[in-house]
This record gives sequence, C-alpha cells and structure tokens, in this order.
Amino acid sequence: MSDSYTVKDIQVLKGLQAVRKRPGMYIGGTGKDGLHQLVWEILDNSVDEALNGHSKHITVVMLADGSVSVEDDGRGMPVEKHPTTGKNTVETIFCNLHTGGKFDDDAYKVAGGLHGVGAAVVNALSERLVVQVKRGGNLYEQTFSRGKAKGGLAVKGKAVGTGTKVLFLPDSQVFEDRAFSKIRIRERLETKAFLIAGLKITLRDEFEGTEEVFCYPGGIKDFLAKLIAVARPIDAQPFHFRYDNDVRLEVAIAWTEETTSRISSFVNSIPTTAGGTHEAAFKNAITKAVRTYLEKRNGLPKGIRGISGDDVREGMVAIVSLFLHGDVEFQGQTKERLNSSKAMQIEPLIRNALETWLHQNPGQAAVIAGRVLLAAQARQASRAARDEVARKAAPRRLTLPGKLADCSSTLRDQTELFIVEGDSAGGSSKQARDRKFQAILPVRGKILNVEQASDEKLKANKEIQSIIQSVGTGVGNAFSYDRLRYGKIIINTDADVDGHHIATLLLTFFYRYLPELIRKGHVYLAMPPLYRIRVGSGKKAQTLYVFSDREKDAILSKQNGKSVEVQRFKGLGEMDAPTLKSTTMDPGTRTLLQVQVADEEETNGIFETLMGKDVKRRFLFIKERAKEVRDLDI
Ligand code: 0R9
Repeated sequence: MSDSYTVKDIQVLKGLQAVRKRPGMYIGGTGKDGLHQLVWEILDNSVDEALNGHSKHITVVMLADGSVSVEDDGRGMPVEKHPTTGKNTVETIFCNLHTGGKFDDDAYKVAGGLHGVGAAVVNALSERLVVQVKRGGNLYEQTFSRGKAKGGLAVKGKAVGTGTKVLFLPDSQVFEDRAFSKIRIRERLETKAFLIAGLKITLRDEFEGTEEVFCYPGGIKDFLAKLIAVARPIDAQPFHFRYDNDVRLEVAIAWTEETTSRISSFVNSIPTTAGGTHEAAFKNAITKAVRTYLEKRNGLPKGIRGISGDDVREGMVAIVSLFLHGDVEFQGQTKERLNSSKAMQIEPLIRNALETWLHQNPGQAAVIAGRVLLAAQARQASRAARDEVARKAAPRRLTLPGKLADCSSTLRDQTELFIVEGDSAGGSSKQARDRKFQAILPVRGKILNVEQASDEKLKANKEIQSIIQSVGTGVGNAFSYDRLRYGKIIINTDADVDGHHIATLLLTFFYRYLPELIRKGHVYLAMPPLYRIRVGSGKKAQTLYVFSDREKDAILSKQNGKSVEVQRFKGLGEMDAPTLKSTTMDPGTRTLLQVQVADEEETNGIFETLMGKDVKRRFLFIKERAKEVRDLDI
C-alpha cells in the first residue's frame, strides 16, 4: 500500500471485500444464476441509458476467453474528478458500493440497475474489468482487478461519438463454473429489446463467430405475438394498452385454448418472476373488468354460479411492463418481486382500459367472454368430479404401498412425504415425524436409474412403483396433478456419497417422470447433518451440526485446545429420533432445499451426461471437471 492511502480508500476496499466475502447477498449466489447476474447488472446500466432516451444500440459480446463485454452508445459515463472521493467518476462508480445514488439522484428518471452498486459488485467479483468511455472526443480507459484499480483513467486516443463499454472476466476464486450460457443471455437480451420498443441489441458470440440482432418496433405487442405463437390463441385480437404519465405502463393480453396461464411482468425492464404489487393489481383489474363486463352484458348464463380470478386467467398470456421513477422497492437480491405499494395505482387504469375496450369491441369481447365462461363451467364440473373422487377415495387408499407410513391429514398443501434411504432410517424417521402431516416411505438402496431403463423395467421395479403409488399422481399419460397426495415431497438420504447417489437417482426419476412436480415446487431435498460437534464444556458447551467436511474443518481449525468432541453420523438410522427431528424434519428448525430447474436445456444435458448410457461422454465430463472437485469422499 502506498503512503497516500487514506481512510476513505480503506472504507472503499472494505465495502468491496464485503461483496467478495458474501457474494450471495449481492448477486443471489455463486452458481449459474449469480454468474449471469453480473451480466444483467452491467447490461441494466446500459438499458437505463436507453430508457432515459440517450442510447439506441447496445452490443453484448461473449468473448472466446470467457469474458463478456457490454457497450452502449449513450452519453458516456462522466470522467471528471469526483468532489467527494477525489477520484475520477468512473473509478468512483466502480469502486464504491453506496455512491451510485448520489451521482444519479434525479428522481424523475427510471432505472433498472442498482444505481452504480451493480457496477461495483461486478468489479469486486471480476478477475479483470476494463471500462472504456467515449466522451468529449476522447477515448478513456481504466482497468480493475477484484475491485481494485490498476492505474488511473487514461486517455487512449480520439473517439467519434459517445458511449460506455465494460468488459469483465468473472473471478475464478468466486465462481466454480464461469461458462456463460448463450441461451440465457440471448433470452434476456431479446426480452429487453421487446420491452424497449426500437432499442437495437446485438449479441455477438466470438466462440462461434455468430451475431444476432434484436430490435422490435412493435415492443410488447411483438413479444405477445411470439409467446402465443406456440399456443393455440382463441379467435380474438389481443388487448393492448399503454399509459404514459406519472408512471409508464404497458399491458398486452391474449387468451388461448390452453388451460394454464402465463403472466410475464417487468418493472423498469427487470423481470419480476415472483410477481409483487403490480402483478396483484393487474390480476384484480382484469378479474373486475371481465366480471363487470359480463354482468352489464346480460348476466351469467344459467348454471354458472360465479366467475373467479382463475377463470378469467385460464389460457391467458399477458405481459405487464411497468416503469417507475425514483426509488423502487424490490424484494430479493436479484429483484424478483416488486414491493412498492405505489404500483397498486395501476389497478383502476388497467380495469378501466380493459372494460372500455371490451364494450367498444363487442365481437372480440364475445369470444373472450366465451373462453372465460368455458373455464368457469369446467371448474364447476371438475369440482363436482373431484368431490365424487374424494368420496370414493377411501378404497383407493388400499392401493398404497405397505411400507408407506402415511400421515393422518388429507389437506394436501400441509402434508409432506419423506422418501428415506433404507429401513433403519425409515424406522427412526417414523419415530421422529409428526404423524399428523408427515408420511414416511423407506426405499431400499440404489433405486433404478431411470435414465438407462426401459418403461417395462420401470413398471416392474417395486421401489419406483411404491413411490408412484405414494405420490398419487400417476406418470406419463396417466399423470394427473389433481391427484397429488402431498404438498412437499422431501428426499432424505444420508449425507455421504452413497446418500448423494441415491438422491441423484431419485431426482432423475422425478425429473424424467414427474417434472411437473419439480416445476410447481413440490420436490425438496432434506439437509441432514454429517457431524455433530460439541465445543467446550459445562455451561459454555455448544452443540453444532455441520453438513460437510469442509465446514467441520473450518470449525475445528478455529478451536485452540478448547474441549471438542466430533461425532460423524454414518447414516440417518444412527441419529436418535429427537436429533433427527430437530436437524432434519421439524419445519421450525430444519433446512430444506427446494429443487428448481433454471435452464431446462442445460439440465437435460446434465442428466443425459451423468446418468445416461454414454460412458465416454460421462468420462469426458468428469475428466474436464476433475480439477474443480472440492469435496472428494473416498
Ligand atoms: C456498458 C455499461 N454501461 C454503463 O455502465 C453506463 C453507465 C452510464 C452512465 C451514463 C451514460 N451512459 C452509461 N453507461 C451517464 C449518466 C448520467 C450522466 N452522464 C452519463 C447521469 O445519470 O446523470 N452513468 C451511470 C451513472 C453515471 N453515469 C454517473 F453516476 F457516473 F454519472
């Protein structure tokens, strides 16, 4: 460190070190989602410049060395010395966590990025990051590594036009797998281009030497057309509505013959996959608009007792894009849910617009009304059928496998099925469970690898059949979601290699035969501990449960001479019931991992490679990744 190092510099470094220490707090994790979040953060800064009308073209390049660059033709980041930090503005933005707002506090602008925090977070988590700015006729450049500037901002030459370019290589010390997915990046860029009509976005892939341009003058109307192209739209024009005042709002809706619904919502062009206040307002608005329209038209047909929100949304494909000024309150590090209550104000806007449109377009409205009434009719009929099935359900229980210890509750959403490894674990799980809502199904040893087995083999396999019977839905053509018997299906295997293998075999089965249960979030992995560590004695004694060798070693390395007792659980069957209950089964104290599929194509490939018949493919995969192995259990 040089002598000129000041308290301010140290604070800056501390800020970025916090990001390096806990990346998950800023980018949600260090897996594939977190890795791509880096691209989104930089991209969003360019998109903000486009949203405010200064940039028309963004170029994203996936370089052959694994780095990514994002370039916009906006005004170019300011380069002058910053009054508070004394450093140039580029360095200030890229090295300070909480300064963005100060530079960018115009409350009337809309922004999707983290106001400069995103840039600093990406910098902190990059092995190398280069910023280039074209401004005032000059080309400026500054390089960083792991959050620290490598030299100052230098003039590299003359420049035509203005703009900003950021190139970064994620840090191998932070990300185990640094391979960007073109599918993900492509989808994100295409969506941005749909949401900001007329913005041109180029994606260049230097591995493949390919280039694609996304530009949609029709904006979300074009987006909706793409989404319904793969469905069966009903014979009515889509509804489209735009409002541009204190908030900017755009909505597009089409109905299809499908029985599912899909609402894609965005705030400041960021996908809000977990919905939030704007989505709730949208749902209320369309339910009320359609209901009022039907009532004013000539009431509901005989036999239909009412219209629910689900009826209105059945088969619906909708895009809701909202742009808010100033501070926007999101939930989650990666902003997947909107919390701002001011978004509720869009409810009357959408409601009035849809109601007016339905009245002014009676032909379209009649087709949409027909679709909604059909959904209502089907719901009533299926309700009646379900009640009938429920009445006949008692005999069906007889077909449950003998070794299933079922729970007493029949309220699906509250019940849990634990699939456990082996009879002895089954025994202790039965003692540890709450029999009211927790069912136990022991499966024996390594179950069938369905990736390599024929359907006949699957049918003949007792363990698989007992899982299918317990879950209740059936598989393949016989699959019926309504027959699902438990809200959560929890795979609970020992915390060792064999246990992980069995969990993998079970996941392969669920992914291939019951993917809908994964998609709808019903499948979980339990997290039984591998060790119990007792530290200290007497009143100060502490019991810790840890889940891996690495965690255990970290704890032990911190103990100096104090009394330490380590117990390795060889299997779930070895844990006494109270321990199993508190560490693994009690909803109040356990940790569950929900199984989700971020990228179906990638997941398919992984299952094929790791579980399929092609031994050479698996060998190559393992050989390629061998150097990344951290926990080897031999
Ligand atoms: C390649 C990724 N692009 C960016 O990171 C990027 C940031 C940025 C920008 C401005 C223009 N283009 C940009 N691209 C900008 C903003 C303002 C004034 N001039 C230029 C302003 O908001 O007033 N900046 C984003 C933050 C900052 N600039 C600032 F804080 F440094 F001013």
